[in-house]
Amino acid sequence: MSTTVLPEVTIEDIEVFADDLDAEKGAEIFLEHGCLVVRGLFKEYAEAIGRDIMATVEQSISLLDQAKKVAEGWTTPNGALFLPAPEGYHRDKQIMCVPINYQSSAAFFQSGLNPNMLDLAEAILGPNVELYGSGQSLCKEPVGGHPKHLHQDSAYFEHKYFGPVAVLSYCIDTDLNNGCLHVVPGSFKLGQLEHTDTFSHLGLDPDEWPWERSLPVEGKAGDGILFHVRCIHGSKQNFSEKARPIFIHRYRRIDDYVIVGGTTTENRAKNAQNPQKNKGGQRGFMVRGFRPYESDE
Ligand SMILES: O=C(O)CCC(=O)C(=O)O
Repeated sequence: MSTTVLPEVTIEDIEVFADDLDAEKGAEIFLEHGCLVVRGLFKEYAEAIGRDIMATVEQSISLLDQAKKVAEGWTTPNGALFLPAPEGYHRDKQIMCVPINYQSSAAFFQSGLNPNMLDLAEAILGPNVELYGSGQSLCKEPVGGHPKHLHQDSAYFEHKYFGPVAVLSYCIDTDLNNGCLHVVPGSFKLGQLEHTDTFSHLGLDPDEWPWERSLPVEGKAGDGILFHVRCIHGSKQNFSEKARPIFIHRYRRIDDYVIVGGTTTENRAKNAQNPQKNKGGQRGFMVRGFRPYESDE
């Protein structure tokens, strides 16, 4: 059990502003706390991305009659992931993962190339930076939409080296009532923690990691929250009357790669028996610098 006492950190300690951004200062905060809030980072894209996310949500809901049961819940043919809806909801399933990506939304892809964000990624990771994955989006439906229990993303994709820097952004103003992100500053220094199976997949033991140990980050549409792959984070239910969409980009060093991935304790333990030994085909689009030739051998 981790009884480590982490430093008391306030929002002001981890907050900077996009219209007056000093990337080196932002990187310093990130490297100290494993997280950083950048007010207004994706302000100009939030509305368009929100529209594309909600169109994808509607499309996913219309495909629910073709949903297939999987270990994590149910998936529709377009790749959405659904979880059981809270009691009393007008449908028995609610969406969690929205299958929007750089291939389907121009606004989403363009936001991933935002110069302020790339300056931060470079200041944190060094001169050569690639995108990890094709972008991610989660939507909490109204009236109880799923919590995402506190977890480290490295439970899902543990990396060989420093790991990815994620940036999560709100598409609408988001507070404690509609499911803002919570982070645990300093937790990225605790190493890889043991996770269990929860309603929202891999999560930390709530007795050891209650929400009170985390810092809620309320914010406006377009605020960006950067966090390290081992920074503990999560978000509570959406108790409002309106959907709460968010989008995530991830950046990493060009030599980094996933060594063990998983979504349940069972499939992760199985994958851990045979960890990935080299970068292999895991090359993302370059967003800063240059990738020299490297063999996969
Ligand atoms: O939807 C959220 O607020 C949390 C998302 C998250 O924690 C994750 O994707 O790792």
